[in-house]
Amino acid sequence: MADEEIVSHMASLSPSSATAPKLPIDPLYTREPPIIDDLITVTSNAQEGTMDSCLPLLQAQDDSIEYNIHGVPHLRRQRIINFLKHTIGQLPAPFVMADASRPWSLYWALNGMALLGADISGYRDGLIATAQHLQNDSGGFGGGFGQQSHLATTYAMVLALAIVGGEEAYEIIDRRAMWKWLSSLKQPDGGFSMSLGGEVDVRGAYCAAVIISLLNIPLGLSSDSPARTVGIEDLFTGLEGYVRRCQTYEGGISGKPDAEAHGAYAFCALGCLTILDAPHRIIPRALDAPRLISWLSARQYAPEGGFSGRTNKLVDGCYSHWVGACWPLLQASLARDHSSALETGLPSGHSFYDREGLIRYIMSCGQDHSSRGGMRDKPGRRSDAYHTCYVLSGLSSVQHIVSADTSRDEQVANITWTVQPHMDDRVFDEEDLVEATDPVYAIPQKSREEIMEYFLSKPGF
Ligand code: FPP
Ligand code: K
Repeated sequence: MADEEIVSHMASLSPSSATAPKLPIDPLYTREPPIIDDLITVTSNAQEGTMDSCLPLLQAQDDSIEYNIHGVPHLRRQRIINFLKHTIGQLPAPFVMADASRPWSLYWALNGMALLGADISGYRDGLIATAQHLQNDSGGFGGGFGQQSHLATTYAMVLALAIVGGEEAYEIIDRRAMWKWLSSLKQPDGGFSMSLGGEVDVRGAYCAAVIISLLNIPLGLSSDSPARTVGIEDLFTGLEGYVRRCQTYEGGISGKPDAEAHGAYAFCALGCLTILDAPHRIIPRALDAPRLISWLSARQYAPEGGFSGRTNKLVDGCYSHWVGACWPLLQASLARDHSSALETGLPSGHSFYDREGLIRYIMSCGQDHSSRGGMRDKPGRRSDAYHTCYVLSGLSSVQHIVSADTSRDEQVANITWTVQPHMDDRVFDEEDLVEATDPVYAIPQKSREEIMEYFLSKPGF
């Protein structure tokens, strides 16, 4: 058979699909980029392989997938909820490796379910009991029973408790011990170590700022804090300077000063800074914002539409959150005065990144379309709780417009973020809209407001 005959034969075999897109898809998302460097390397091969695995999904060619009129697959909501339920049920033996990350599993699953609008109240009692066992008398939460407290697992546990919500969940947290422990992690360079004697990095800066502000922890350092040796008196002193030193020559943010810029650390840096002060003041003061914007812009790829974490690496669904959540914070930093971030001089509805591309990546490539359900890094990878949480979190931020009301910004925890569904020019259907996530705390907005309101009424211990 001649080539043309094979093609027409194959075309006659393919079933006429009822879900074929009705509107043409912009070739930006369906074709190879117009310019491809002809130098072949391990990196260029990996990039080509990723593009090849994404293209059929982006072209809306898979007849087993239900697409909307824009050629975007629907969100398989119930299947994702079921997947997440499994991840916090009885797990098979190999998961013993995850024993030091129990709070993370709980946060990922509960946050994902909450963003999908599932009823999670049935998990409250179990979560509280687990939290009680993971909390150490010396402050903070370990990753597993009997394990040392760690800032990352403490962050995840506090967020999980905030998501289930309610006084009983909040009151499990020993805030006085937490204050003592955080004081002991505060370093003379302004940063925080992840655990006693552990590494100091920008995750620590962000996790500590989240915990302190959500729980309204008094800022004065305990007398035995290592930071007191250089005259630092409170938990937040020197933190802005620490974050500033993490910006690299590329314009992105590294885990610690003089390392490689990565999107997850850019989020930690911006999240930490916007807790310390209003974005329009602190971001331009602490960072070279134009160079950060330039580096972040380079994280979105075409035709994939998703974000990579660093230069010359591949798109990954989880960066829909780590990189995606940087955008509203940066956009808020452009506010000209103390009034509103909407007054940025930009046309209303302007976005710094391509929302359509990210939605296409998330729905087409970030979903596991098999009966397994859940969200994933990229086509060919298995879904897991981590990716499900962060892909959904990214989906929420791309589906909403966030603006900061910086008019009441005299103190920490006094910035209000307004989050509204972004319904113009959208390529997702209303039934696929997820709950609003908080741009800084990465939990549903309502949960963040409730826990802050609770602890703001409790100054001191
Ligand atoms: C590289 O992984 C990843 C990193 C260098 C940073 C990862 C950090 C986080 C995801 C979150 C930190 C934040 C908190 C709040 C704890 P890789 O080489 O597998 O991926 P890549 O190729 O995409 O860079
Ligand atoms: K990765």
